[in-house]
Amino acid sequence: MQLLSSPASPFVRKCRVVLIETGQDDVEVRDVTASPMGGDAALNAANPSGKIPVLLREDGPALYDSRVITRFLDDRAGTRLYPADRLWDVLSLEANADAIMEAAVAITYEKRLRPEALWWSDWFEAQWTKIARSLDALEARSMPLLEGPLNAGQIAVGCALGYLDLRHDDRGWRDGRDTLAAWEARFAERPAMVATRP
Ligand SMILES: N[C@@H](CCC(=O)N[C@@H](CS)C(=O)NCC(=O)O)C(=O)O
Repeated sequence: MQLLSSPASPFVRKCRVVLIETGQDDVEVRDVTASPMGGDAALNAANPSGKIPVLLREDGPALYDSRVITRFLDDRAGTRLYPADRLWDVLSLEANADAIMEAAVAITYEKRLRPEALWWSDWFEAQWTKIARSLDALEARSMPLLEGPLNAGQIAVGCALGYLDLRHDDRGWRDGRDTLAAWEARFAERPAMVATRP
């Protein structure tokens, strides 16, 4: 199997961390170009949205998006990153993290692809408001699930926060969120997080 990838993508990183955490070393990670303005033909052929990650399988159709792939990989390994007794909580935590990634990636693309003279600061701030609200929700409500046994939601949150450090460090996401910041510092030291740090 091949995972269509790009080193800085937080969505891809979720899948790579799951691969390591579940001990699956038989998946080749293959870098491709993905962009809202058009990416690799091979990527577009595998995923009509043109987005990474995509998991190419020999024995079935390509899988996308990251939530589908992480769940597939967990099922394949027989691990419990989506434990049945906390399934809806874990999925909601992952959705919360993915929402942070979506808004953060959207800001990155706008700044990279749109001419600076056309930047719309209100739109950037609206995206950041989504991120800030999501971070506050994590700090207020999600710490018990973040502190418990490893689950897919934790991995997604770790990757979302790592992406904020990579691309939006100037926003200071840790300010006023000491508990989440302390959790991130510990989680970032997991070997799978260190091995996939962009
Ligand atoms: N919901 C998707 C989002 C994936 C996504 O947005 N990936 C970005 C890279 S970080 C991408 O491929 N962008 C290219 C595009 O928007 O066309 C998932 O969870 O896999």
